[in-house]
Amino acid sequence: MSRLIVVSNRVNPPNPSEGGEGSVGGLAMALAAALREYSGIWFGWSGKTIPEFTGQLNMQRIEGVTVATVDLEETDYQEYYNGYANKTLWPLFHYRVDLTAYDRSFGEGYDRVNRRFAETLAPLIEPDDIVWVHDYHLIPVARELRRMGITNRIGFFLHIPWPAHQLVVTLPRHRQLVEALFDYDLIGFQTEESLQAFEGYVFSEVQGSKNARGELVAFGRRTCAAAFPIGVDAQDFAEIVKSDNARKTYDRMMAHSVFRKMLVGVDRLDYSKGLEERLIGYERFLHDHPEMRREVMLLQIAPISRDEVEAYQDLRSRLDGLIGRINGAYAEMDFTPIRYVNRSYRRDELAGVYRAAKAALVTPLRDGMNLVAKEYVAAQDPEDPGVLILSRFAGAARQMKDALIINPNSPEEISDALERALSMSLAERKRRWESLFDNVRREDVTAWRDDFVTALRARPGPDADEQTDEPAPVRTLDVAARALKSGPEARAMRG
Ligand code: ADQ
Repeated sequence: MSRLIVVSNRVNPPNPSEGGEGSVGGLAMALAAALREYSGIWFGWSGKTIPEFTGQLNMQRIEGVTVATVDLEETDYQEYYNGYANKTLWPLFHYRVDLTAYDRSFGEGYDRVNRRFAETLAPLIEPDDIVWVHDYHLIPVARELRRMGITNRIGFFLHIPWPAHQLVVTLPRHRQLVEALFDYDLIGFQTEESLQAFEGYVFSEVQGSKNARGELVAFGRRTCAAAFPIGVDAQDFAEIVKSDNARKTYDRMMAHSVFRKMLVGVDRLDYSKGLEERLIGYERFLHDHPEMRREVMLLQIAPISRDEVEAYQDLRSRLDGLIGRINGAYAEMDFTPIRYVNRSYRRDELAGVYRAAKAALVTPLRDGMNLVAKEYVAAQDPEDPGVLILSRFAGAARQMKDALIINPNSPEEISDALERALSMSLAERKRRWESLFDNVRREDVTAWRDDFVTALRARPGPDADEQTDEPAPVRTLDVAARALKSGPEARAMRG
């Protein structure tokens, strides 16, 4: 079987010296598992900067996965990572035009680094390999590889939302960015909504079309685009929650919240996650429900993220102020309404925290998917499950219809949902949880990964005539359709 090459900005397979599988995210675990299965390579930035780019590859074998990393120079880091990725694409794709920097040097740095990545990666690619590129940092990688004559199948998955047409066109280089996507054989989005927004751009901005095979045709090329909603390793999470470490954390949480129902929020400290709105909603709840004040407490875990970017520093200080205000107004001698923690935890510890929480507040203003919502569900006790309060603007809301779905911009809706969650009967909690868990387990990270890889493999290779928009031979159509239908629909049919 052909090898899989995964390309992502950062590379982080499970590392036993850092606590092994308890310490990394589910996505990293799933990709590492795929790479072990298909004996592939994981390529990306080492996370280190050096005075001048050398293109020197550092190859390592970690837990059965071959990892290839490259160092970047400081200017690359500033322009590509802090710049175009985190100050331009991230805010814009999360509908924050007000925070978007349109600086030409960032775009140049972005192209330069993508070229450097491609040049370093190209010698590692063998004729049969398939290449899977991840996320908004690396959109032009395929273009650069194609320029070097690489004809392998290359797929791309966007972990964040694809925004509405009118937002994309505020980017001075929007056309170039979208054209670069057409160098992929397959483009994966988290949701149908993102897929439709992308198609909307292609149809109305560059007069693209869809051919008889369902491929998108534009810029004299064609590609396939589909939604592949990412999941978590639900089964593994449900096991981890029974581990010693998870149990210890659970016991600690229960001991510290005696007589109170714990609510939990777990998010990177990011303006897209709706942290301020959540806290204002919680404040409204405390104000409107004096009878429930002594019954609850909120644990907000928010590890600091992208702290070199001003918008993140500003958010952090606004949150400090807001939490101070709420705690000042509602604390008692023996009670602090919000416990706020800025650090990371191991996966098993998080599982224990989730299980101890009677409700989770997952209230992003925009989110590609949101894995915390799924992890929370996977970690619940089936006999006494907690309630998920979920923003309608998280990609996860499309699948998790039995959560309490709210608009995070409305403090009243958050307050009402909290009241409802805290007074919900055991029967209703169980009914909702069973349906949510069923979905989280079926549409898990392995299904996501296999669906994507299968669909990518089914794309016609470079020798398959190509660059004609005539309907494909029936056999090719069948294979591609089956691969694309291996998603939710087909799994539902398989039961
Ligand atoms: P993120 O924006 O990082 O991911 P999310 O999907 O919630 O958001 O994933 C966060 C991950 O980090 C979760 O696995 C969570 O457990 C972990 N995490 C959060 N806080 C932690 C803490 N304090 N300690 C340890 N781990 C912590 C991007 C997109 C999302 C998309 C994912 C995957 O923005 O929309 O769901 O990629 O595609």
